[in-house]
Amino acid sequence: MANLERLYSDRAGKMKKSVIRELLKVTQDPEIISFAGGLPNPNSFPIEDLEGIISQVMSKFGTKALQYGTTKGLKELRDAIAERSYKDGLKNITGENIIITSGSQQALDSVGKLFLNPGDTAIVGLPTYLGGINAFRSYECNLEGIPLDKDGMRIDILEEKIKELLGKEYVPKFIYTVPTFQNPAGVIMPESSRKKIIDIANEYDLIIIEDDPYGKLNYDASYVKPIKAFDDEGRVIYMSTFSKILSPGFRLAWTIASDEITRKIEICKQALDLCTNTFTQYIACEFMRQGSLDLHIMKINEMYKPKRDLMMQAMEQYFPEGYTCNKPKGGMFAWVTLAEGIDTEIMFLEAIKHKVAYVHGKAFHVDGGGERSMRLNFSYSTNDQIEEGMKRLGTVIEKKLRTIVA
Ligand code: PMP
Ligand code: G9A
Repeated sequence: MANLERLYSDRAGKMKKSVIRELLKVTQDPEIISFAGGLPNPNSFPIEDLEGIISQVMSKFGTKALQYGTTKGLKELRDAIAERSYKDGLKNITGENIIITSGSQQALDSVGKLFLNPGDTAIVGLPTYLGGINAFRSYECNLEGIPLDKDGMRIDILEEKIKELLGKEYVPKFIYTVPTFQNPAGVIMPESSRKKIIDIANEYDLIIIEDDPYGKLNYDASYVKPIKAFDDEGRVIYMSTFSKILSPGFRLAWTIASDEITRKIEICKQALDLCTNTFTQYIACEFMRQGSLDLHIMKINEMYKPKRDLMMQAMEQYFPEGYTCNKPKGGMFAWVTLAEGIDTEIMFLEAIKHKVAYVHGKAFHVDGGGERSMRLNFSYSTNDQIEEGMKRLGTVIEKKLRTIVA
């Protein structure tokens, strides 16, 4: 028998399973109402439109769409994304600054590979996206968390933390942030903080990884430009994805960065998968070219906003007093903190018995915190499931509270 423990790299020992990915298996049970994964609603997928586009792609571009493509991605798609990004406030970029990746998840792994030596520090939010934590952790880095408030990452604490780290051997390399409708906390960082975070990165010579899958899922927030829009020094690596606005199954995302960083990510990607799915790149490109993407985003927002409202109403109705939750103005998640004494990881076993699932708060923390919190997704379930699932969850919390008081 191979002695695998001896053979595995040190890096392999640092890798952790994703709680969200593991939960996806549990929640395959059709009886379970899942508020766990950040999944789009299945009824949102524009199946008929895509059927037409797929057959056009086959007849117009079949031989190219089935072939390997360049590592950076389809030029027409990159140019179309650059044009959209210009409208969003990213003025100094062209398609050459864009690289199409197999999901933003791949880009997160690539930036970990590019910037982190073992022992270097990546700064993240408390809480932050679990997939980011896991990608960076596999490069054997130190992860430092900065608490969030209703305006996202606490910029005052960020600067203090960087100063503290500079005195230690843990060299800070980048700040990872999801500034718009954050996963999991749902909050949005105001423009003033976006400018401050750039000032801090400039002063301490750091990179900012701006991860923005949810910016377009905006129900009632005023538009705030990406952090990248204030970046004059080429330090911000901006990422967005088609996963939440078209299809996660396409595995299509894009990264916007300086020429130099784009070239480096391209080299990472050559080792990872050579190129992103050519077929879905052609489909997404046609979908955008026909003007369908903006219409589709409008439809999604019309579908998700009432789901958000329903979840908030049901929370008020069914959850016992003592919880806090800020109504998210966009995105897919409500972040709930329960009364003192509740551990949502332990309570999860009870929730599954009641056929309802969520992601416990600790999964999103690099400091062991978040034990009283949980993330609830409102995009995936039907309205009836939201109502029923919140009722079940209310019962679970109530039972738990009784055991604490007793
Ligand atoms: N970043 C964040 C903040 C996310 O929420 C997700 C998916 N839930 C991703 C990155 C990865 O998205 P994808 O790989 O599907 O583009
Ligand atoms: O299914 C995944 O892993 C992507 C979704 C991420 C999330 O739930 O935050």
